[in-house]
Amino acid sequence: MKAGKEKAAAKNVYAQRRKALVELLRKRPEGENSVAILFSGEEESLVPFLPDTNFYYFTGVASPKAALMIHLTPQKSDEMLFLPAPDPAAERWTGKVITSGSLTRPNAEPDAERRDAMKTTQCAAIAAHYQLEDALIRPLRAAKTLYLDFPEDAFQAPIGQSQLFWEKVRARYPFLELRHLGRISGELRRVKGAEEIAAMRQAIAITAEANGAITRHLRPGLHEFELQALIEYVFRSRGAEGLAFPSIIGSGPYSCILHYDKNRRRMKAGDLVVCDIGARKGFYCADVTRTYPVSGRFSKRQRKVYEAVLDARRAALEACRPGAFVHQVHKAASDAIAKAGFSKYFFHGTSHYLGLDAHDKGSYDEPLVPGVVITIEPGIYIAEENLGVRIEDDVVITREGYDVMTKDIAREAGEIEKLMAAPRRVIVY
Ligand SMILES: [Mn+2]
Repeated sequence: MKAGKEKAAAKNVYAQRRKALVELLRKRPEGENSVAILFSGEEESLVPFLPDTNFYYFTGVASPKAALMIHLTPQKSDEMLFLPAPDPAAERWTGKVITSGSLTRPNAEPDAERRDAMKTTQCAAIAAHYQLEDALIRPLRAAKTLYLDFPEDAFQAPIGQSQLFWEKVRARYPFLELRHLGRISGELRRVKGAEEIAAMRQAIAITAEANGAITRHLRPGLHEFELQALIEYVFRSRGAEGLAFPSIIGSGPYSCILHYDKNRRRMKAGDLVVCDIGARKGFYCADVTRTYPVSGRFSKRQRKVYEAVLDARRAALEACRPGAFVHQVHKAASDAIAKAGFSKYFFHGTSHYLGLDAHDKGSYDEPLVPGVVITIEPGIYIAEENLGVRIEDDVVITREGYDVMTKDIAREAGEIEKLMAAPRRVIVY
């Protein structure tokens, strides 16, 4: 594609995604008279704000106090985006945010702020956030179905914005049928567009640099948190906004703890250290795991386990192709690990979707198709030997099969040993 054309395509991406969502909703029997609402989320005090990923995916808006409404009738569909009204006093604290612009008469020309918002979101109908409830009265009166997006957190997680909103709406419009929008939009989220793959490649390139830094600095006596600080320094200094998830740096006994995030152990000669890390860039996540020998060389036993995980990885990759299911990819990996005699030491899934979320949206009952990005992350964890190995790559399904997006991050045992034997340029003390 020519550069100009590509730019134009990228510019229309949010409008195209909303159009695809409308088409999906319209295909459903209950979608014909419906309202769908997505919220960007509320800001918590002193916590960096991340927008709800579905809201961001359909709008490109990354700030709090925003909502998207889509209203379908048998004849047509309307969309309206609700953004914070301009608030110069608040902006002294938050800086400039995307706003609805000042309120003007219905037929008046939009002001500069609203024109900006229209350009970013490719949405012509923009209102102030405080107008949301009033704007919903008529659509909700006519609708049969309300689509809301619910986080699929643990039962104990705090009640979220959509849940509170549903309580309120149900009291006023008890006849509405509720549907989970996330299950439907997950169909779109699962298959990445070219612009999404490009963003993920950037996040992966930064994560690759952090892995390079690990091989240059890892040594006995270093604390896990020192390695973590180095990794996250590389992320931020290469322009990542932050982390895709909390960094897992687990050495020795902690190499066998899947979601270890204390990262406070002092690493010893002879340990393995599992580094499960990912930069977030342009809101997209990388998720990469490598397992390193702290002293630079694998022991015979470690190498044996390491090679078994690599074999499982290769077997899993061979199962990656359009039409295959994630459970088949997992079976290929588990069969390989069983064949090596380690079946009781592999007890998690092999793959998850990756994208705006580190565990991205989408059903695992659908077959793989080109554009789906999954992780391949077999592992063997022998707690009684303090010996854990996980190797994780990010893979995009292509028409021919797959492409390992993380292929440039050293992975073979010999390659890692060679890198770690190279002259050191230590910057962490
Ligand atoms: Mn992962």
